[in-house]
Amino acid sequence: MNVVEEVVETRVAVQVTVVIPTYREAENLPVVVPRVAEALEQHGLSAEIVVVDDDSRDGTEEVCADLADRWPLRLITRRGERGLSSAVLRGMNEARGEVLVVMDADLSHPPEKVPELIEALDAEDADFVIGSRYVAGGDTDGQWGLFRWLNSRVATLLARPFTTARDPMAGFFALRRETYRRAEELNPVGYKIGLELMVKCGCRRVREVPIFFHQRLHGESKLSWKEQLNYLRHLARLAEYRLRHLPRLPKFLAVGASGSAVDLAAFALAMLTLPVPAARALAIWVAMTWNFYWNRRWTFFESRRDSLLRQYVLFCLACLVGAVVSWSTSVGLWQYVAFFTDRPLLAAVLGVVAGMAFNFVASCKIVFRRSEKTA
Ligand SMILES: Nc1nc2c(ncn2[C@@H]2O[C@H](COP(=O)(O)OP(=O)(O)O)[C@@H](O)[C@H]2O)c(=O)[nH]1
Ligand SMILES: [Mg+2]
Repeated sequence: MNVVEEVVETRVAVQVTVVIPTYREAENLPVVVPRVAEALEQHGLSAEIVVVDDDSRDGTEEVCADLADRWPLRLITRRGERGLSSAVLRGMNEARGEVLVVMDADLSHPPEKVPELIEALDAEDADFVIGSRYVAGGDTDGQWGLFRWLNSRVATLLARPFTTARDPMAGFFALRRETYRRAEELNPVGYKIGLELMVKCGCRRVREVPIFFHQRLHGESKLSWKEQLNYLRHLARLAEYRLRHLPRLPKFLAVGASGSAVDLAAFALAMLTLPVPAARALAIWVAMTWNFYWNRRWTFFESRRDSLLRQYVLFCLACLVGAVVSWSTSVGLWQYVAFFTDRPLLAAVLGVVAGMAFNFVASCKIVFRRSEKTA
């Protein structure tokens, strides 16, 4: 994008962008677009509607061309690419609005609720607002079969570890563009882009506006069995993401604890064939290598692309110095501080803590410090 285009784009910035992903929704677009645009107009909100279509070839392009004469509509046609979540992200990337709203084209989501979602963002100081079926005042069309209802409920329950929202699976939501920019490692694997965004944008203040979820107006659902399986894959990836992004200290301590178990197990095994001093040395080395592996892979995962050999050597050195710190702290306390003379165990505990603290700081600042090129 050159400078002139950038200036033009800033000038035409609007308050709201409504992203509507579509696949074969030519019949619904002439209903949903005017209703959304009018609802926003009535609330004095300047807006654009971005339809992201995956080359439906059902007349969507012609319908959108007609609608664009009357309403602030832009059509993005993706060719050779399919997928609801990636379509939503594409629309959000090209949005000019300060607030982003995502909704389905099939009139399941009441267009008249869009302004309410936007207002809830500010009024309740929220960073994510859901048009929700499952809060008081919300409901779904009675014609929902038992199977679909159950399916939705189970899927919602499975999302519980990631959000307390009652309807986290909703495809009707609003967030600020600024919040969207915080997103890390978006991975539009499944259908649940709202859940993905809540987790990856670190949204803590999630609010829900009740909606009545209607049966789709025209056409058929594109939700397939494959998408249900994708959802499970999606949850597994979110779990991995969450686990990876825990604070470093508890991860480091957990690795250390597992290392102690490995140390003892290796020692017990080694003693079957080796004399005690050699078995002890071998077990310590095995545990140290174990700790190195998990710290590199998990605790300090951002540094996993740096030189393995360099990190390994530095880690072993840090452990060695850590052991000396631990030893001198405990022996020093025991020998020179009267309080510890009768409490050698307590002195040892403090030594272990000092050694671990040293290891942790050395790991952060030296061993796994990210080199300039990967930072
Ligand atoms: N761009 C794009 N939109 C899609 C795709 N699959 C579904 N959609 C749209 O996403 C919205 C929700 O899909 P829908 O089939 O109604 O799912 P359901 O409500 O869960 O049955 C609708 O506006 C669809 O047209 C896709 O692969 N690409
Ligand atoms: Mg639908």
